[in-house]
Amino acid sequence: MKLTGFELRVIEMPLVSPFRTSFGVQTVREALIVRAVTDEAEGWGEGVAMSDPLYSSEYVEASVDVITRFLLPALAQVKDLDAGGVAPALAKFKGHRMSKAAVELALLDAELRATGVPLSRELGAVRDRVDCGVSVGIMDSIPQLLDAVDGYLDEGYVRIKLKIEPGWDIDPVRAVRERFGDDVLLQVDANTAYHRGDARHLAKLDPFDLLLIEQPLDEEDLLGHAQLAKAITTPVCLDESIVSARAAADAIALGACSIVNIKPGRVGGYLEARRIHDVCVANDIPVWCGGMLETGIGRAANVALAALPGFTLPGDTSGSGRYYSQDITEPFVVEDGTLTVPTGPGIGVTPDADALDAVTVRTEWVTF
Ligand code: OSB
Ligand code: MG
Repeated sequence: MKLTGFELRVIEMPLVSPFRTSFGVQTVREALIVRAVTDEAEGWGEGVAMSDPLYSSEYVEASVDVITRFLLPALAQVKDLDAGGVAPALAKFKGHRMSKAAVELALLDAELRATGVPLSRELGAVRDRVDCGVSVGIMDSIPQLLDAVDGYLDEGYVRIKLKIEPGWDIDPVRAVRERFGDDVLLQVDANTAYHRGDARHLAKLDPFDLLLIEQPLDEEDLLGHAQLAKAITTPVCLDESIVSARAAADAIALGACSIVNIKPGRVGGYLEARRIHDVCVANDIPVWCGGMLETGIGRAANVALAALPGFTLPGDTSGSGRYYSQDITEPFVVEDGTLTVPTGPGIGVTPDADALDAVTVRTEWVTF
């Protein structure tokens, strides 16, 4: 396979409703779409960096910059480059994992399409449908939250995740438990909004039988998470802290988490994401697939990953309609609380050219 070049598009997709987390409110998803063009097939990737460096240090404009200035020029020097060679060739550049992941996925998709292999099969999937959870943002009031949760349960979502922050934690959890009962699979995500001294406060979540609390403390505070895990009964799950298979192994060894959220973008790609899955399975640590408000491109790949055997908890793999009134691929629709794993070659979906053009705000082309 011979690479012709890469197209980078910055897109802007309006969200169906504002999404508020402890780090900010989003009304539009700005994202990066990468197209790898080769003599045999085209492949698609999605960068999950957000507009501002609030979830992690990465952001969309930095992603475009580092990909065009450093990552693609380095890859252009590699003889017989394949997807497996992307991470080693880019290892000398520190960080920028979301950017690396987007490029790797585009090339991996092109390769798999050229050989007719679905991404799910390539990764080792064992299921053809995956259970879907939904991430529910911080709201202005408890009645508004209960309405939102009610709507998602009606749509069939099998797990609810509430975003929390100081001032929006115990009461919303109690209200959801009182209204919808103890059988609803319920978990919370703090996106690093708490501190080590908040252990006694977070222990007030213990009676609500939550599946997990996701990333209560700072990304770099593994020791704090290990101490918190001893002070509360709710299982601690890490998201932001898990930037690599090594970070996952370290966090597990330290007792900083008993569950891991795997996001391929955050860890530098689907191949590293699979290694994290393997590390967790070897340690009896359940994993689930996180989300970054992906379009159908990233969603297709996430659903393929979530079909691996260690993904025993429902993921933030919601239907397209939870985010966008119009996706850029065929929409993912939740049926019986599940999404179907695409079966076509590569990621198994292709963006609609007009839909993609309609949301594109900037395009760059890099010739190989
Ligand atoms: O922390 O899991 C997170 C969205 C953007 C950034 C970080 C997170 C999230 C979500 C939504 O919780 C996940 C999704 O539905 O895509
Ligand atoms: Mg999270």
